[in-house]
Amino acid sequence: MLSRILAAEGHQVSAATTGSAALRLVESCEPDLILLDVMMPGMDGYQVCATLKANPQFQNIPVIFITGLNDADEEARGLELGAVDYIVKPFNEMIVRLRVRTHLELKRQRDILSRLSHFDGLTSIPNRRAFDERLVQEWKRACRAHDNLVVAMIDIDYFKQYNDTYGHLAGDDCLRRVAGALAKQMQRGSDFVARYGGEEFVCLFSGINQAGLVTMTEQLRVSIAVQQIPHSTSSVARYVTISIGAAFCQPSLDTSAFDLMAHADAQLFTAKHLGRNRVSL
Ligand code: GH3
Ligand code: MG
Ligand code: MG
Ligand code: MG
Repeated sequence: MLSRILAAEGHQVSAATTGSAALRLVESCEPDLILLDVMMPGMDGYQVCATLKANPQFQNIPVIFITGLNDADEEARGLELGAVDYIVKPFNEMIVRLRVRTHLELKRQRDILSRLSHFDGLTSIPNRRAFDERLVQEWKRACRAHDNLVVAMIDIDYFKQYNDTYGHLAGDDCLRRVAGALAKQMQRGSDFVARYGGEEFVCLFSGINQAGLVTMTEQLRVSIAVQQIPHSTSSVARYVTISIGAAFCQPSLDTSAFDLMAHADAQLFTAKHLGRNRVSL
């Protein structure tokens, strides 16, 4: 009945008849909103909700309980678990439609805010905030998986001169081109690239060995050089180049993400010092 009501509103609806089937469905279709019963055979609705809220990938999907349990303690339990709403059966069709509409609109607005706060307005790639969050997540994951992590700090060479020569609008264009070229190189699902600030970019890799890192960072450097963006006042080349500093680490309790960043930054300083347009690791 709910499927019919919501489909008539223009929503795309997928239904599951057990808690575990619902969790599989969420994995495959990543819905904007979940309507969840409480009393179900096997896993109950509270367990389904708790499972979703414990998973960073799904914890922001709003859950509305829709149940025959008409009791303030039950409702409190559902809300305590992180549900946004609790509707008692038999429900009023109009109220369900309107509450669904409200929560979908809130979800839409939250997605916009999340996008605005995690992407850089100039280059459209992830920003520093997004990188910092990703680094914390990846750090935890790598600790559990005994995986290594690599950070590469990238800085455009003589970019102040670029602005002075061609103007800030051309400088902005150059930043967009560099960001686009770096993002194109970073297509593996586990790779991440962000604008760290100004004319600095940062890449995060995992599951890569020393030889792979040498290849990867060299590809990044070359991907900018081959653009041949004219830079007549650069002291390294007649076109725009980047310097890269990279650092490896095996995350554990006695290392920190801060040390990894500091190490990459020191390598970037070395790359600059050794003449720019190069990788140091
Ligand atoms: P180095 O080779 O040592 O890195 O020299 P550099 O000139 O690149 O270094 P510096 O840090 O002195 O200059 C960075 C310049 O980047 C200065 C700043 O005006 C410019 N910049 C930072 N953000 C933006 C931006 O959003 N747009 C433009 N057009 N320029 C920016
Ligand atoms: Mg800089
Ligand atoms: Mg620079
Ligand atoms: Mg600087």
